[in-house]
Amino acid sequence: MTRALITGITGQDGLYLAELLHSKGYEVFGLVRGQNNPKFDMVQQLLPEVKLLTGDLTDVSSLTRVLNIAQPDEVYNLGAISFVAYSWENASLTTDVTAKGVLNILEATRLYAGNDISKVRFYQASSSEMYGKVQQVPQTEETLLWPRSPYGVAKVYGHYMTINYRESYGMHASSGILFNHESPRRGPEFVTRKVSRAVARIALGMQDDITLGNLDAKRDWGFAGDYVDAMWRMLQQPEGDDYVVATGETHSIEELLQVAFRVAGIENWRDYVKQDPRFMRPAEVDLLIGDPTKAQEKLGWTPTVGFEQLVEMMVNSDLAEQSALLKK
Ligand code: NDP
Ligand code: GDR
Repeated sequence: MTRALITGITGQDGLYLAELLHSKGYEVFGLVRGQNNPKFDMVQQLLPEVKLLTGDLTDVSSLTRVLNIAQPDEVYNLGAISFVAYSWENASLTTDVTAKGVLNILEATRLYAGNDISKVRFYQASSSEMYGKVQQVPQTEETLLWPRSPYGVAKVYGHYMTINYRESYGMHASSGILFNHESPRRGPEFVTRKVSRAVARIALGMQDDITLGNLDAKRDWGFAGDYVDAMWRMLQQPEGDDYVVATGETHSIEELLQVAFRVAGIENWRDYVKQDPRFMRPAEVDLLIGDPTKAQEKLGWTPTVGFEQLVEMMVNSDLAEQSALLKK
């Protein structure tokens, strides 16, 4: 039985990845941080077969302990402070977790492997935020990185450190440069879920409007369930490498609003949308569009869910969730 350790198992991607690996017959271990983390029970209920271990990416000794217990063949490092807006206000903490945390888990993994570095394969959750002020459209594995937030800078550090462990120690280490991916499990702080939830509540008469920041930014949005499959495929290759995972399509926040309101039967969406500088960022990433050719050719990966289908899935899920709340 192949054994996998997932950091960030309580997050959106961690849950989908744990489900995928379990369906493939893996024994799955997950790292959960903090004392009495309320998400511990949530994961346990959803995935009772997953073994949860406590530890923190900022604490190398906890990572060493967890690796020794889990004895993984594959390590997926998904843990991070992942909300870009938050990273300006908590830049040092973001650096400790999202940047230095990668070094901690890489080093703990190297020491766990001992004299046989081929014993373990490593995945790092890199991000399209590393492209920031984009230097090329669409973005590929070769595009110059120009991060625009403390989060983006931290991810660049983790990305190059992963490459460095591959080149220095021969570790099978891969970095997935994943563009935005969403789902009904997306945290409500991110724009797609903020919109899908608010649209559902507006349609049900539970809320009057939604307040957002920049409506012009463009993102290449895919479905999280598709993207965790790409992570797994990377670790099944003979060598570690870097891959862009994206749909190759980009849409603005305005388009997101238009489609989301339409799913809920509302055409005059502008009447329900307000803007507030509070949600604007000190530096914006204006246009992200990925070129997933390498992932398609080498991993045989293609996205299965398009933009409109994704928004529909999220709005319908929130309509069901909010209707259930109304009935309580
Ligand atoms: P989430 O924010 O949903 O999940 C982040 C996870 O990291 C949570 O499980 C969180 O735990 C955990 N975590 C936070 N701090 C620590 C810490 N100090 N030690 C251990 N674990 C910690 O992110 P996603 O699932 O959306 O993303 C997964 C990864 O992929 C992240 O690294 C993200 O930066 C990256 N990424 C995401 C993209 C996306 O569009 N979703 C695109 C590109 C990259 P807790 O629940 O306790 O807070
Ligand atoms: P992003 O996702 O920063 O791309 O990072 P987010 O959904 O937070 O923002 C996307 C775009 O929407 C604009 N926006 C708003 N965003 C939020 N959250 N709230 C608002 O009210 C709002 N109004 C407009 C933002 O300015 C931005 O342009 C996500 C995270 O998952 C990262 O961890 C990951 O690395 C990247 O995607 C790829």
